[in-house]
Amino acid sequence: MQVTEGRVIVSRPGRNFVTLKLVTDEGVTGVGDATLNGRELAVASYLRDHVVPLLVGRDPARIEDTWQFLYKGAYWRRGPVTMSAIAAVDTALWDIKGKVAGLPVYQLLGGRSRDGVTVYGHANGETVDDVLAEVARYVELGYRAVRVQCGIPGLPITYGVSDDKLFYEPAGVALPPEASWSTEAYLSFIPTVFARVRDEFGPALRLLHDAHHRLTPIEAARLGKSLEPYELTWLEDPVPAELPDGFRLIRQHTTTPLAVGEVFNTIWDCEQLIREQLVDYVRATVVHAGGISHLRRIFDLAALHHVRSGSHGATDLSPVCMAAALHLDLAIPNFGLQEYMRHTEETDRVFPHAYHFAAGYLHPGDEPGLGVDIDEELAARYPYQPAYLPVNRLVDGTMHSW
Ligand code: EZ4
Ligand code: CO
Repeated sequence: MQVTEGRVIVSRPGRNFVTLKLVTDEGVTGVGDATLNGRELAVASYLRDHVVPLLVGRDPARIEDTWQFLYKGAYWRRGPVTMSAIAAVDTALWDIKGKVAGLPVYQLLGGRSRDGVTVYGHANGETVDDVLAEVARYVELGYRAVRVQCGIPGLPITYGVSDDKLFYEPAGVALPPEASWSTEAYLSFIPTVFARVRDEFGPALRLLHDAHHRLTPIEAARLGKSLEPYELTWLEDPVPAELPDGFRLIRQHTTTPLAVGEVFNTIWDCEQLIREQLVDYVRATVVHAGGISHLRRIFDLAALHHVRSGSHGATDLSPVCMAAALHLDLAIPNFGLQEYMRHTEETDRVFPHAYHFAAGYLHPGDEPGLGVDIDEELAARYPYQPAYLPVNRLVDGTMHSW
């Protein structure tokens, strides 16, 4: 079998997505997600101009060799653009392998290690009362875990809080929107939100919170400590992760579990964090961390060091990435939790998929391959439109980390 064509499909069914579809001489096709929020066309060009010409004529069965060829052969290793492009190829090749074998990809990865993939949803609101109502909505839908974000009194716009709810979308059209930030206001307010949520929903519901890389290590340590009575499953992205040493300082002060890694693109971004057990969950995901092959390598390393998976699953990760993530989540021994922000109906129509939600779990389904496709005719009706993630400033105007 040979790869004969690679189509790069850029479409905006509710938000922008970049999808790679590989076609073979035997008619079997495979799909991979290549979406890099706010920088989509860079990956589309990387694939179209530099990668697809190298794939034509290759044997699609050689997944690992193709990964190594694209990673080592580029000379310029790592980086989100390169690794999202490699991820798309890798994902599409696993899809093809599954279809050829007549097996769902999780079977090729060793079979299922659990009955379903526990997911968490996002409850966010301007006020604590709004947040409580949103948490209740997820509980009614059957979710067992909920991420809680709340507007901060005195700050006009807070990242993670929006008008959309079940499929909350952080990217805005045209130029980047600006959000404001005050660590002082945040640190004293957030524990009061969790006190009310715990009080209202009891001890069984798993609660999470995302600090979006906004704190210094000592501030994050204080937050972790003040959230201990509310028994979070994790505190996410407490500090920017370029400096792994920051996590050691946080660890010295708090037993609140830590999660990090949605922006990681290779094992080298988290090798020290994992080896030194500085975090509890790694949030790397299929599309941004080199595909199923490389993410499995990260999670295998994590398994040696008592670290679990907690893959990113926001709306900018397409249903193709979500399907791939679910096959891996179902198979690995050290699965922790999977983020699941529902996609819009437009997105779901463009990407028909076999995965489904029931009683707090997602199931990838049993179709051969990944069980997801792209309806190219429908996708063509939603042209690309530039969109950016917000930038963040302190109240005095200083650019802040986000
Ligand atoms: O900022 O998906 O945990 N989820 C998040 C998301 C990310 C976006 C980035 O594209 O932090 O909202
Ligand atoms: Co996050």
